[in-house]
Amino acid sequence: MHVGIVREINAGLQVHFDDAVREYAGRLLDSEVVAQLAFNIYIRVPPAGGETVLWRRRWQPDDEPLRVPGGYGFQEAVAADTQSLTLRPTLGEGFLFDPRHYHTVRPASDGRRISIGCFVGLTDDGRLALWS
Ligand SMILES: O=C(O)CCC(=O)C(=O)O
Ligand SMILES: [Fe+2]
Repeated sequence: MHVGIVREINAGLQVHFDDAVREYAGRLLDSEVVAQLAFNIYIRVPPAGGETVLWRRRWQPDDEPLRVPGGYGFQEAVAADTQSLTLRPTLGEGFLFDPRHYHTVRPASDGRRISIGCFVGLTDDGRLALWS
């Protein structure tokens, strides 16, 4: 699988989760993916904005009515009243988190927000699998 993606996320993202096991039907790898992480290193950061927000909540079936029509994410109300972490990346910093938890990126007020990232999966035979 391809590993490593450069992303410029200046306008922010919808609140979403990433779960390769849920998003790809069938077996993704020869072994089961039992844990997933997202890893991003920030190689250009805006002077203001661009925070990553991570909520202590994973998708539940009752969340479906809060999907953004035609979008890939959810209305922020999906994570209301849930503990959250807001990280404002600094240049060269890396952030490793469980992307099955709801997360978003706030818009940068000006400037560019560029990261290099990949997803890391732990398989049930004890290996790390990387993809983007
Ligand atoms: O750029 C970030 O901080 C997070 C982007 C994102 O949604 C992800 O890596 O899954
Ligand atoms: Fe994500």
